[in-house]
Amino acid sequence: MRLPRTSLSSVTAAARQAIHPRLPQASRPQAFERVSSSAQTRHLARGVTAQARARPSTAAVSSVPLRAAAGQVRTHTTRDAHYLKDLPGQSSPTFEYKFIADDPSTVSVVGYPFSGGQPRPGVDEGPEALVEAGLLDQIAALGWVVEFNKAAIAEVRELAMADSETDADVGKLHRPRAVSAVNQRVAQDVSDIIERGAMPLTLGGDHSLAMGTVSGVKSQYPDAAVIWVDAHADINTPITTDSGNLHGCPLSFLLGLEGTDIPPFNVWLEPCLRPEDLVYIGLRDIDAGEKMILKSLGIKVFTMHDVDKHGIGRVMEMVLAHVGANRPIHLSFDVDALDPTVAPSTGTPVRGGLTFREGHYITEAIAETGNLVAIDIVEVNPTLEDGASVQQTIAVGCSLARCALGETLL
Ligand SMILES: [Mn+2]
Repeated sequence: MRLPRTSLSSVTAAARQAIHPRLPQASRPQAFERVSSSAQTRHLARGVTAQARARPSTAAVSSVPLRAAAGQVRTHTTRDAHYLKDLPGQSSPTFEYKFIADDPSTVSVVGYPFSGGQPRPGVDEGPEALVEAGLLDQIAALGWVVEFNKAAIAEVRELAMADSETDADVGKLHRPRAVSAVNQRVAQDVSDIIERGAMPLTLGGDHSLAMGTVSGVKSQYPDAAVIWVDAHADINTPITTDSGNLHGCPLSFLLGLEGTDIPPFNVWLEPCLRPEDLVYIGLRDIDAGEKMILKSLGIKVFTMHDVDKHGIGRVMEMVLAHVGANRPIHLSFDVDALDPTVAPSTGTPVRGGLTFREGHYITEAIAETGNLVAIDIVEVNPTLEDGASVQQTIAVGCSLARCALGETLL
């Protein structure tokens, strides 16, 4: 097991210490850059929250209205809007999120408008589709301040295009330069967001984005656990992959498995994940090489067989017991974990998946722990199906994110 060779960010030991859960929460917020309260008020008055990070190329503030003034929070619901439209939004999240700075508690949305980790176009339109469906307002109504850097979406899209002419296969791997470049950027963004105490919510795009998000999380929380909800194991190596699609490979790179120490990835991507850090839920389409890897590394896997056998409540008890208390959790949720009748508009659907409630229960149970530090919602492809199926899949993506951020049934 190799340790990370370098950190992604220049976070100081003191800042890292300051966001560690074992310290009293009151000592943490001072470590984060925050917009001043007057600046905050000013931004809120415009219906916009500031991007606190001073990253020159991405400093633009979103023009999307993120949080309405008190009493004017728009409520989005699939139920009867008449009953709810006059209810104010919450002033703080439902649960205590122990690793996130409060006052205000902030979700920072990262877009990954990228489809090059797999062959079907359209999944790069996922982030904008989720945002256009009202996701930012929905999260704000749960008591979070929401940041969305719209300019960064365009920048990531440009990064993805930059190598498209010359991005020849490396071995069996397709589009390696684009996947690497985009994920290097996402890793830095996620690391920066966590460093200043906010919750990154990364919207895919295909699941190759986990190379970036897990790297970013691990650079800030080396002991973080990753809960991977998926129909597939996504742990093929450049040697074991048949398809060469990198959305099926992110975990092998993060674990540093044989064959992954190759350019351009090894320029920035450090093996940062230990087999015991990873827990899977929902698997049902696992390649032969992946089965061998999962068994030989002793990785904790709850397949659909286990969900059928024990029920999702017992499975989540076992998942969270494996993770352990007071440990940062990164949730990486591929919507193809859900049954295709629940989330039809996704690139690699597999029948026999999680029900609507099982999927949401996973996110609710993780939210209740208070240990969540990062969320990925991936593989929503708004171009594959008829309009109703697309809308259904986008709506499920939004509601999974909301439940992870504290929405409850009652
Ligand atoms: Mn996946």
